[in-house]
Amino acid sequence: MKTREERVKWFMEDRFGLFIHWGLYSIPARGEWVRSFERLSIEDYQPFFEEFNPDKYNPREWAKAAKAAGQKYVVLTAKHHDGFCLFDSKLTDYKATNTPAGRDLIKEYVEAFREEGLKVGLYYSIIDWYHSDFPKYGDRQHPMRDNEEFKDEVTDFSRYVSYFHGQVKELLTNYGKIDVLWFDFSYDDMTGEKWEATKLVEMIRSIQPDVLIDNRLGGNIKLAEPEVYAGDFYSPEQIIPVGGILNENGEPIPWEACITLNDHWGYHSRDLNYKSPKQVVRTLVECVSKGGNFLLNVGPDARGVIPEQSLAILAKVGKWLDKNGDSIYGCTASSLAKPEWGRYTQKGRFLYAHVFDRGIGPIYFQGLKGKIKKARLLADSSELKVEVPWMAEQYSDIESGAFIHLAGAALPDEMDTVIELELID
Ligand code: FHN
Repeated sequence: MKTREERVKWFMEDRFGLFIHWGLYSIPARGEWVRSFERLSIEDYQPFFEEFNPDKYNPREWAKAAKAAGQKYVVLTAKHHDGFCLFDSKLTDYKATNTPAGRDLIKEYVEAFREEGLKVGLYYSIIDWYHSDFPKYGDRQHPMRDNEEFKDEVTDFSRYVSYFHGQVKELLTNYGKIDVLWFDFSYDDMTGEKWEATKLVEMIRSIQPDVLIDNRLGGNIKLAEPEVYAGDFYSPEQIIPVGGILNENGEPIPWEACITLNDHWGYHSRDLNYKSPKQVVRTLVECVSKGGNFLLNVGPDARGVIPEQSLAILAKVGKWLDKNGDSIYGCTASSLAKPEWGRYTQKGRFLYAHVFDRGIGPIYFQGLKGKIKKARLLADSSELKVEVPWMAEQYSDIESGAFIHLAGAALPDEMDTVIELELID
């Protein structure tokens, strides 16, 4: 079996993925936690099951949009906390094939995205607010957590664990090669062996040994010898780590920041607080500059359509990546300190200067005097001269720094102007 380092190789090169949260909650259109926030019972939520019919669902369109956005892998919610399965599970009737949709939405999804050349991942919620054996009363977030009706309910948690393991087995057996299994999430004592996580991961590895697993089954991925279920990558959410993520030996570990485009994972019809294409590009650069990945989320509506605002942002990000992708894919952190004007990413002897702030005068590269073989504006490969301009003659750090003159007061690309520096070996 491959080591974690061997398993994550493609992941560390692809860098940019699409997260998709989609399910029954797209109908109430108030986000995927609507059952918990509004204490909706299964009965309250049932009309959405009886109504779910995404007539405009066309995963090929989703896949084309992701590919054009420069995203190399995708993760779709096969089952979220509400317990509704987008796939034709034989272990439950609470699934898309039993709704007016009448189709296996996961089967169509994996086929469409593979057709477009993306790697495919499945998000699977280990929390299940539908399953009768999942704890309700007194739980931290179950929709029925303070409903006295469930106070003395007797459940068999091991029956839930068998169900959960069985569904993971279905997903890894019936849908071809799965590249990422994104479990979500452990909490309080609901973690690790509570899920029988060692047995689960042994089963996973016996079916698809190369699939990547996130770190949300529990355990501590930062240990020098992490638990077998501690995962292949660390999964910060709605935040970018200050630096890279290191284990207790100070060794970098793979990580992926998952971020919403507006403020919700699942479709929310009134949430128009979208991030700009510039914020998305600069977040992607920040992740890669710290040795991490960026999983950017969209929430399709009840008809299966990704909101036009999301599509417009993805398209603009893709145009930037068309020209500057060499500074992202296959890149990682540089050993150089973060410069004042932006960030560095690096791929072997190629150092990429992501200039966010034009400033005044030449762009200054601390410590790179005599180390740059040539410099090019990445977007059009136009030559940039590495020289000490007259106004820098008296500059305090002329001894170790290098300077590149950029014409004009504005940056060629105000989202992020990338200078490719080929370093002298
Ligand atoms: O509760 C979920 C939430 O709905 C969403 O799926 C995010 C995405 O990572 N994870 C959990 C919150 O941490």
